[in-house]
Amino acid sequence: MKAGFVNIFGKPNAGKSTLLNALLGEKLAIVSSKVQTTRHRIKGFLTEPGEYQVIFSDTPGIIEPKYKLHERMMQAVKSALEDADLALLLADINDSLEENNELFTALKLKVPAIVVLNKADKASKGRIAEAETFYAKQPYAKKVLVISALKSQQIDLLKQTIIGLLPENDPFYSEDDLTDLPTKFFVGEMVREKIYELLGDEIPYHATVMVNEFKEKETLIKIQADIVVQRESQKAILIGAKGSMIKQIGSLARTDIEQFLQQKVFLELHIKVRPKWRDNDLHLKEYGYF
Ligand code: GDP
Ligand code: K
Ligand code: MG
Repeated sequence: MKAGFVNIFGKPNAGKSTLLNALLGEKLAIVSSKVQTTRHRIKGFLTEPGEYQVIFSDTPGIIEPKYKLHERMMQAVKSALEDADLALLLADINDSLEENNELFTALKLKVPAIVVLNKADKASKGRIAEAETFYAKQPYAKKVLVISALKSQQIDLLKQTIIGLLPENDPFYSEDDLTDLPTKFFVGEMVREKIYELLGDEIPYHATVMVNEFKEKETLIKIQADIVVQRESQKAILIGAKGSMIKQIGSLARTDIEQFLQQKVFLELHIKVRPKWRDNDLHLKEYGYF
């Protein structure tokens, strides 16, 4: 059968996480309109027994590191560069062609790449034609496809193109698995997504989520998680007036978690202040940024 590793690269907000979810038909990666939402390399498996297994990796957007958390994020990108069979170079179709071209060239890929032009639902016909012509000329582009990850347009064609370019291999993971990361990780991510959704500019970048307890009881799953921030003032904002903010985060996250786990969930959130956790090796390790 066809099996291999396919890694998704692109600038922040190109739609990498949205694309991973569209390819898998499952919401695995969190999405937001803010840059640097994705901090880890997230793998998702698409398997058709006996036919193919595609191991997709979503990666953080490529940025210049400003603190240690950023360095960890770029290590995740680097490791994804090294083990791919195929790369998806994702570009927002309305973004600067030159800038994206510079980035894709700088990756110095040793594997074939499909240039995937995303957000076609928001582009004019003229722009689509211009971008297609531009990327078709680039030496790293084996193929150029135009899609909308958000509207799931041309996702099947992209899938077929990917499978066609994969090597013959035995499957790497069990047919039933969707990912290699623990359920706890995704639960924490769903809480983090709500922080990106509900809170203004700064707080999401100072926050992380750690799931401490995940217990399957008879009729529900009990989950306790800490939201970690850097300052008392941030804790106060997260709590909100009479606890309204933390309540809203909890209730939105619980809905998503229940959908993901297909089970009833009791979610308890606490807020902790850990000054400068983003630059502290021990904290980074504790919170899952290796
Ligand atoms: P990432 O940073 O590359 O992982 O990008 P995300 O997947 O988090 O998406 C960034 C933003 O772009 C979110 O607001 C998405 O809803 C939006 N987005 C992603 N794909 C599309 C698309 O095909 N069309 C439109 N209009 N928006 C999209
Ligand atoms: K984003
Ligand atoms: Mg992302």
